[in-house]
Amino acid sequence: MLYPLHELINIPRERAIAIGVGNRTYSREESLEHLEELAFLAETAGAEVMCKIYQDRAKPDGATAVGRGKLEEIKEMVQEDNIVLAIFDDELTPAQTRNLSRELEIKVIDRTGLILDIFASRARTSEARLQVELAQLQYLLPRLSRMWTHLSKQFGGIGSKGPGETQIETDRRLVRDKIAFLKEKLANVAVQKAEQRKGRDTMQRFALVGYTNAGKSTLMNAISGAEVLVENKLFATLDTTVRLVELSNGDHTLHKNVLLSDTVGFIRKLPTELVASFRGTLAETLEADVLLHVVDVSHHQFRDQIRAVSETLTAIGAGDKPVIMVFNKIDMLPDLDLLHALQADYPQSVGVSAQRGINISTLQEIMLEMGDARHEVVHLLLPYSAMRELAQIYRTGQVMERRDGDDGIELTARITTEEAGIFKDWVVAA
Ligand SMILES: Nc1nc2c(ncn2[C@@H]2O[C@H](COP(=O)(O)OP(=O)(O)OP(=O)(O)O)[C@@H](O)[C@H]2O)c(=O)[nH]1
Ligand SMILES: [Mg+2]
Repeated sequence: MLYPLHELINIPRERAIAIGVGNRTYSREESLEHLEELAFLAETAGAEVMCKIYQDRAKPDGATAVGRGKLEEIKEMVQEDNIVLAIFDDELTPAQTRNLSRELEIKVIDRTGLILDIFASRARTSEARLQVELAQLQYLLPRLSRMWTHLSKQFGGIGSKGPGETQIETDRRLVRDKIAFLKEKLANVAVQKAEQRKGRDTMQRFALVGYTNAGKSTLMNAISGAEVLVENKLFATLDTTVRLVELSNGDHTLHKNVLLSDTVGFIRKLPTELVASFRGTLAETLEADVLLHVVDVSHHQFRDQIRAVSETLTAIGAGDKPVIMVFNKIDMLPDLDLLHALQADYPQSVGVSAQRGINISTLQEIMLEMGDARHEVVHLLLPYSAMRELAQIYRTGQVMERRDGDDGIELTARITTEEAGIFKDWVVAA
């Protein structure tokens, strides 16, 4: 159900039209950029975008998103270019989708539907598949109707890889049950993964986050020497990879092992409930000590992308974490003026080229500093009655030395500044 047909059999790419409708939230220029991005997404999904159409409107038409005249124009293009798929940049209501698909006599999907389709074709692990299926069902639930049945028999491909139509028609209840079932299954996976993570609690964790295609996986490879899939495609990564990385400073006098995770990228206009389906994948991000927010500074809308990422981080509950801004792809900049301006705006930042390996050591130094700012090495004398606290230190800190004496346990440990505050009564001189 989740396999992209065009990857299994060699079907010709679906000919598509990308359509943007203006609204008051974005300027015309921004909307055109979003339409470009939509076309890129469609190409990623395996479509061939024949044309892009944009209509400036105060608000989308309630019945068909675009106006009557525009619809006629689109209809002509569809016939002329043998287009089989219309993709709208903004979310369509179920009624709009139905009306449009009836009028144009082709499949009609929106940005969210398209992204879900890409997710479906790229999910590799069983957890990612479960998450995508959950997201698809949640997206489909309010849209349950016979809207696509007249088409699904004629067309396969993009937008038709959702859960089977017959099942949906027969009973909404079935879908709700399936959603509950998937949630439970995912919760079990989450418990298992949390168990696995327990053993690594002593190590500091960094998580790469950023807009899709910013270069997170490339940076992961540059820092860790791992071989993570890098592609000039949106959503190349859908799972989370965690690597042990040895950080060192410039003169190699300081070394530290930390964990670095690479995960799914963010994109604007992605409903947060869909992001929430990826909670399992994002667990590493949610539990990281420090985030590396990777930005493609060669992209002319990178400020918009920064905003979209920050908003998503807040939405998933990771808005308060310390962040290092990593301005990537500086090899593409004509000069460094922009970078200097950015560094003034973001004190905790660095410009790098993950691909060419520029400034990776500077980034490592910042990671070292940033990590240490939140941890400190303390000497403690714990009374034998404080066994619970001792267990906590073993669980969350790093015990470097231990001596069990007559009046208690002497420890040298690396713990968080917060914990150092809690245990301050037991701190002794080294
Ligand atoms: N010029 C240039 N290209 C880069 C650099 N870093 C990454 N890229 C390219 O940017 C594209 C995306 O890189 P990825 O590392 O896959 O990006 P990502 O953020 O992991 O993307 P998703 O997993 O799809 O969200 C690839 O074509 C990379 O080769 C860089 O420093 N300079
Ligand atoms: Mg990636």
